[in-house]
Amino acid sequence: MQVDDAVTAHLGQDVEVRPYEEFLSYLEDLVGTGLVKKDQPVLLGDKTSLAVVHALGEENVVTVPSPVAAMAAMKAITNSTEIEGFRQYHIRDGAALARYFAWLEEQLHNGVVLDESQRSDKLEELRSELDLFRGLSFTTIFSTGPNAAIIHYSPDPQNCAIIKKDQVLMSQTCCQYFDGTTDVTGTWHFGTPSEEEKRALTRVLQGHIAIDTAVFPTETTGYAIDSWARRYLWKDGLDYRHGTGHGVGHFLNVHEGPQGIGTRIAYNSSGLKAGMTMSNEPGYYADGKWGIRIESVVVVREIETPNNFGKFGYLRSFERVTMCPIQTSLINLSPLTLEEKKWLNEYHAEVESKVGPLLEGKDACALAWLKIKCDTACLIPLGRGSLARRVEQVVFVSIYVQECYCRYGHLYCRVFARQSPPWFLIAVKSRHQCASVPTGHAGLTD
Ligand SMILES: [Mn+2]
Repeated sequence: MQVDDAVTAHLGQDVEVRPYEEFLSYLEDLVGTGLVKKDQPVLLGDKTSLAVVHALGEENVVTVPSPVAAMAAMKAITNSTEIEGFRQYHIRDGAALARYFAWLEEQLHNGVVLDESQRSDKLEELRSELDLFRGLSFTTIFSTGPNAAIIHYSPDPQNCAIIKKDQVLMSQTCCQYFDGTTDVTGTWHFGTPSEEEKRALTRVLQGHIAIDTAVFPTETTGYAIDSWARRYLWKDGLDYRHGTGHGVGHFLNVHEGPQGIGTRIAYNSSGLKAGMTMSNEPGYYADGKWGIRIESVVVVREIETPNNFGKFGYLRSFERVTMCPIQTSLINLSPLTLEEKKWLNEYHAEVESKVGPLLEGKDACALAWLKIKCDTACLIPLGRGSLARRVEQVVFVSIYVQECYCRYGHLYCRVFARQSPPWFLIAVKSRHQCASVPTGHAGLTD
């Protein structure tokens, strides 16, 4: 029950709480007792259920657009200070996420037994150290294996699943800072994911990128662009049973409209405007097996376009502010276009450049974890004359070792290798011991 004793005491004698099932018959009684009549009508919002109108009698109601909704629409447009807050707290939150998942992955590789609820306590502890932290915006949800297939799953601390590194893990974590509200869902796998899991996550990622990179005229609704997030899943005969995005408040509710992306008809009556903040969270849930979601917070912003048909003014939806790596081992590269790979690499480069400095000198383990997670895994041009790729084994005569870090018995290096031109930037995983490869010029063979 959401109205607990404290709320009941606060409401006092003036508010009576009645069972939900009695709602319609109670309205009919109001008419019967003469409290509601034609010259003493009930004021209803324009989205009120027709059942309510019928219970009260059409002649006894007046329907008007809700003034509360009009104010909510104005509140939904954040100002430049709030938008900067969204950027800054997501960077701090990203550092806590990196510290947490680095710790978690280490625990799992060391065979430590953890259940779904133990994991979230540690994350709250790390976040509570951050500037301006004010608490969770809802209880952190970790769901593993079949539990991740339950969209509104909530682990019971007394009886919840043990995490296995060979299962999909979904983390939904939201908290409040004085400068904003987070809502981030990540999908992780610390072992070897199946082809089916990778295919689904890749389709979800494509939908996520499609929303992230969408360009549309101002006042386009989230209802109109919802299918952009689903079309890749549809190609594989898949879908998800929830909206693609909801409004996110600024140090307010984590679900805060009126804007949103989805097939709810309400989302077709609220056009997207610059300054609105919302989530982008397509997913896929394999009933009884596992679930996947990639969620970030985005800000609607203006963009210049070569033309301005009908003088609508075009917007680029969206600026992504969430700073959390996407697990590349869960991505199947072959369906991705060059543009999608580029998006992934640029996003990871941004996460590393913004979150990394907060970990330097503070948490070497988390920093190494972040660098690995943000390593380019895709064979795509990074810039002039360079390629990025991950290789299991390399043999190079001359390379410049930029930096090295050791995880799980493997050495990871970022090196610049001078082969026949041009230069290549390569993330190398080798069997060398960390200490044996100093930075600088080296002959690294494996
Ligand atoms: Mn959400």
